[in-house]
Amino acid sequence: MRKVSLGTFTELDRRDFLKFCSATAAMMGLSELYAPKIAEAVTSAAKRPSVVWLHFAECTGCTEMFIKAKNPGPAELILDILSVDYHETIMASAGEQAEDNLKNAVEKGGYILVVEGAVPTKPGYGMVGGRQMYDILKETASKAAGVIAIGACATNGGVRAAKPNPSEMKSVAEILKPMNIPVVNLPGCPCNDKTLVGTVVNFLLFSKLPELDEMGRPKMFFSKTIHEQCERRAYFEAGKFVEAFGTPEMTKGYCLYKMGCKGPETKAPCATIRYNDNSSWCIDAGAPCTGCMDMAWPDSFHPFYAKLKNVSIPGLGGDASADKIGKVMGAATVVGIAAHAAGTVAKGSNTKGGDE
Ligand code: FSX
Ligand code: SF4
Repeated sequence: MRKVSLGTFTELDRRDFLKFCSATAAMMGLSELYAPKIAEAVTSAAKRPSVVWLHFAECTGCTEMFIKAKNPGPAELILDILSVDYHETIMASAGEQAEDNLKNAVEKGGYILVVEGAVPTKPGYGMVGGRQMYDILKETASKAAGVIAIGACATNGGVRAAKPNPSEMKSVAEILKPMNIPVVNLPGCPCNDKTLVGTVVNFLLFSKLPELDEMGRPKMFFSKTIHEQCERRAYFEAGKFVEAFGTPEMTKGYCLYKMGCKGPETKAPCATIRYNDNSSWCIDAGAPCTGCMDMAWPDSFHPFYAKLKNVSIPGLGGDASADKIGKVMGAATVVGIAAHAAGTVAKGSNTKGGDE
């Protein structure tokens, strides 16, 4: 098999690399014609962009996501596409040597700063090497070419900032706002590796960070709700719901709205970009969306298994409760379900039997 050399250290199978370029173009809302340009931007970058990756208050799930990425995998991402100059989880150095690495990177400046984790602002909470996390963030961000906050914790405080928030956690954007430093927010618990790769590719391709919405999220990923793109949507419209976990309706892939799904009110691309090399995502695995990509999560959506109220149904006008929908839509939706199920199979969904 012909190989594509992306740099000095690793080689990526050519077919997989071209698949990555096409998929990245599609994910970014660009035409197929951009695939060769993406290939060129990634392979011919005269200098790999330097990345400094900071950890604050979090569980390291976002790093887990990053190091389990495929096509390109961590070896290509870390060794060929990016120059990851500081990352506490994966770098070999520790202690003073690690502190020196960060100091050297900051002195050079011009790097992409990726931040994972919320920032404790109560003095004495959240320190690294004797320094407050918020001081490390301010100093490191002041020399960066761009700042990307990844995961719910970094983008809005996440679980760490849930009430009563004893350590007074804040998001990266809140800490940097007084310094007028813009932040790209890639929410999710954890963040999806494809939104990070897409943001970096945008930087390589157009020499700028992507267009953002009012909450700092790239519009190319966060303009539609989960519900608008969900593979179970036809069941929602037909009024076919899972009423309890472990029931036959679960295996049939019925809608999870009554199990507390927050998909109707959460803008996120999970249904299309999925997780773990496209193998699955929460709703495909039978779990209602908890809304972890919402910018006020988790307080906005607890309790996780409580049904959302007054979900508005496009086409039915005004507020319609999901309980009424089955009656309104009637048997005509069966056709829609059959068509949607066919589409789902074509996309490779793997957990649902559907109505047969
Ligand atoms: Fe937070 Fe990242 Fe949730 Fe964990 O580290 S977004 S707790 S999965 O992974 O920051
Ligand atoms: Fe999908 Fe949830 Fe919407 Fe049902 S309520 S269609 S499971 S997003």
